Amino acid sequence: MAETKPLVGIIMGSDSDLNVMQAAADMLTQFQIAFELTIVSAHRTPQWMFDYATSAKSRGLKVIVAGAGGAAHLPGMVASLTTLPVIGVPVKSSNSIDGWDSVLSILQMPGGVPVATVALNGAKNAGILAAQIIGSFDEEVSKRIADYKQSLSDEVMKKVEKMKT
Ligand code: RP5
Repeated sequence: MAETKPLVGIIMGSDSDLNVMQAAADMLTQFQIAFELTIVSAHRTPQWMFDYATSAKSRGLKVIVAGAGGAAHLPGMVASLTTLPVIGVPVKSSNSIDGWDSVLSILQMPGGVPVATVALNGAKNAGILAAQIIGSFDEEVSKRIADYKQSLSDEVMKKVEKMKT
């Protein structure tokens, strides 16, 4: 996969977000989708954020997963700078007010600039959603996601059967 051009950009405001954001990377790895992962801070590296977001489409990315905590402006600002779909992951950072700061600052976007916001620390679902976006035009990826969903169902049904005995 190393030589394949990344289709998904996973970005985060700080390396302290990585333990949460790794789950998005893990899902993309599972679905065999090439991705890149880096730190982009809306507040500490605004020029880098601008350059990253404005070059993302021409570099071949199809979707961006952006995680941040606190005054989490990264997903919204990136969404304002690109036509690619942006999935926002509110990260519960250490000085967070229970994560509500992250959730609301990513969720409450003004009309016209959507960010698809997942749950607090919901990087796993962000990875799956990004894969589903790729799967909308890549049949192989779509099949892998279908298999994954079937495995979720099988797991529950196994428990249903077990409870009968
Ligand atoms: C945000 O501030 C980051 O996304 C992170 O969640 C939080 C704390 O960052 P550090 O001070 O740990 O770098 O910008």
